Amino acid sequence: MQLANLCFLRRGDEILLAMKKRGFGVGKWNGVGGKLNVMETARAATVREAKEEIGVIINPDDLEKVGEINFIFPEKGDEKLFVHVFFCTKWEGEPSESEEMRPQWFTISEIPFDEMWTDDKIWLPDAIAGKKFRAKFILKGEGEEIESYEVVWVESF
Ligand code: 8OG
Repeated sequence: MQLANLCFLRRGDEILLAMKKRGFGVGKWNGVGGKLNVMETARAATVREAKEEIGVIINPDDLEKVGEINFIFPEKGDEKLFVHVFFCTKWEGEPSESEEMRPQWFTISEIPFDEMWTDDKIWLPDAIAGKKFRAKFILKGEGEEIESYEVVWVESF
């Protein structure tokens, strides 16, 4: 199983999404994040990725864990990806474009779900509303379509 992290910066009624310019998820708006390095915690990986991808400095204590997602890809040899999801309302620096991502603020009511991973519309609105969750998505092919899913809401992590 691969481990990954995903983080959305938030300010007021806006959320920061970034256009993935290359690699897995290219052409989609998403939070910042990526795979965890060996022995790296999810928080440390999020701090590293936020710096690399949009040039902002985050204190790991300012990351709020809001979700955990298990993705299963039966058609890719039953590959599994476990993603830790964080929100963050405090950081240093202005989000800026890198070779990997182009950040942009969106108001919550204008999140471009049609240009994001298909599962995001299932959990992101409730997560923004303050609910914490654990989810499992069984995906078709490379992950473009959902075969089936479950979401449970949790009190805390
Ligand atoms: O290192 P790399 O950029 O390939 O890591 C993949 C990133 O994409 C990582 O932040 C986790 C994230 N990601 C998935 N699947 C999904 C998904 O279905 N929705 C969202 N929002 N992010 C995803 O790997």
